[in-house]
Amino acid sequence: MEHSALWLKAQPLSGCGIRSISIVCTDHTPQSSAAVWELRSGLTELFPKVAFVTGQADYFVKMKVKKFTSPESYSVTSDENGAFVTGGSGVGILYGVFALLRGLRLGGLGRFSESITPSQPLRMLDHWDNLDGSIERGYSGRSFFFRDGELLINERTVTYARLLSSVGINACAINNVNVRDGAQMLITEKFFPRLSALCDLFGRYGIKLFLSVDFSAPMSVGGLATSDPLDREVQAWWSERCAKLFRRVNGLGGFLVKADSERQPGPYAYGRDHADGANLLARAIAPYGGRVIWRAFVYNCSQDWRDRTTDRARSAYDCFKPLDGKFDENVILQVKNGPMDFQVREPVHPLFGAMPNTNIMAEVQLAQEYTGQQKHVCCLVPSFCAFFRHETGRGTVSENVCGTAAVSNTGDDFCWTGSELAAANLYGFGRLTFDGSLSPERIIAEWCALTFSDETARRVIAEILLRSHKAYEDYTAPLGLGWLCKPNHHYGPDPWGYEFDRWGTYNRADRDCVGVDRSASGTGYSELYAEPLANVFGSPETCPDELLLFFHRVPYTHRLHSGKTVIQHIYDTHFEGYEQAKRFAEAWKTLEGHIDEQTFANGSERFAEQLRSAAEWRDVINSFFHRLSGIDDEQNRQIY
Ligand code: GCV
Repeated sequence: MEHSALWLKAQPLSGCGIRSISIVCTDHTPQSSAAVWELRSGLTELFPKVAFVTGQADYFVKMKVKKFTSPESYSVTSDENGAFVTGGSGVGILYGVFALLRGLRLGGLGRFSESITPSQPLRMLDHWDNLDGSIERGYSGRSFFFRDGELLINERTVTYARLLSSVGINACAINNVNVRDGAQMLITEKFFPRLSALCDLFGRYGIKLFLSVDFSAPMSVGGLATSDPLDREVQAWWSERCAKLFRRVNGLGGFLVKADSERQPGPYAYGRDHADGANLLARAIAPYGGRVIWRAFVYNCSQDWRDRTTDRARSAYDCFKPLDGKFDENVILQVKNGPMDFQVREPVHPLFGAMPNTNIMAEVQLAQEYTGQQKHVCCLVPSFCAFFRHETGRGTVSENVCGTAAVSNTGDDFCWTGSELAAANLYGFGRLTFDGSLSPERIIAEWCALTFSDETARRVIAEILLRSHKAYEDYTAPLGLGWLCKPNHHYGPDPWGYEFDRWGTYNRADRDCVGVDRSASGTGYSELYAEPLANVFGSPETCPDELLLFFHRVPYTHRLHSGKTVIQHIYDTHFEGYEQAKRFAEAWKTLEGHIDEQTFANGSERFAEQLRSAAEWRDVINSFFHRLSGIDDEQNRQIY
């Protein structure tokens, strides 16, 4: 299927006098060859009329490997006459080339210099793609990795590797953590040749391939009677399987595992803990330099809503904190950004900073499961940035992680991300994890400039993107109160949809109060944080307004730091959020003729749906709280 090259698409530079270019690369690895290829085709697109020559030329690029602190580091200096790119290895050179091309696309020929060592060593995408071609929480068409049980490699796969590498992403898990395929699992021989080809392709672009595996594979694939991590037969089975897999699939990065989570099998079935489970796999893949990424998303998904003592927000901390120091060196614990599940607003997860003797990575979600499903514009880059810079009491989040994985938002749509504007999230995730010093404004401005040639379009779209998260939060779930969405598919409002269910996701709203008491007088969750956070979150007086109802149960008349009561805040934000969505839709209309027709149509359809849905959210949530509290809106606006 045809696909867009997104931010890599050709944009010839006008008015430059270059007629010949020379490229010299002294290093010969698959990655530096990819760098030469990228440079050659990138420069051909920028300067369509030039010839490539050796020796004397109007413009030259010289590339070589130098000593850097990391093999992924690079340095680029350029002016009108030429550029030098040095890197800590072929991969560093490749990143340097992408930086040079980005610099040329953004600023044309001129002085440009950049020296960077990636902020986070592991910058990963997790695909929730199933082998049948469907995508769990996918809003951009079907999988481009799988169709009808087959692994695909085609032109699109190549473009994908180039797109990821151009923003510094260096790892990718290609299949869903909910492994449903039983004996068809990717670790079986049938897939080895294709996996190996994919590993080579990704490897050329500095990307390690990871596979999600089923913890019970010794039974589902191997036919054993148990998957007990301490059973010798089970250990031997994993060792043999990994020997076969890693020998045939050279360069494989390792496994991603969801265990004892939402009914996935895990070590609990055998009375073992998660360190036993993770180390079982870690030991089987250690001889091949593989790593096990073990998810911390473990909670009781069969809770009784009447039980006010069990708190889902606590569960990962309670489960994993006691295991600090017990995981093997090649295990990384993958922790979601917040303690629940990618809601529009959550506090930072209390495990960040709490396990100094364990490799920890963060997990965020580009797929907009709870943030408008790529029908609503919701730019996540500012919230990712705030998350990485958030203090944990023991340093910032980024100082406490060895990397971050993002649940991918791509599929086989022409524009990859369903909404063309959602590609900004993919771009921004890569740029931010590579260079943590970048501001969201700079990243968005870059993406707009690389994507749209028209100045008005760049300005209008950047403004929409930067305001979009607040608008979405305003018309959906206020003050940290998550889970007001419809159950299962998670689109649209249903404030009681999850209230009497088993998922541990309650708002506890009644006629007097709303919110969950997670302070010392409630579930004690706020006490899991290091100071000063425990203190700040622990009292309604000091808790930030935006998280008040996550941590506290308060009367509707409780006054926020903003001076408004909780109920008035709910009404105001819902009316204002809708108005903002309306302004977005109107601003988009002004772009007709400034952007191509396909992009315009793609946005028009989505902004119309966003507006319809925002009105639905506004009216359902306002009516819900009005009926419960009996308190009128001070401004007497329409509530149903
Ligand atoms: C892959 C949420 C989503 C599930 C997802 C799960 C997870 O519960 O709704 O679709 O499963 O998170 O992160 O494992």
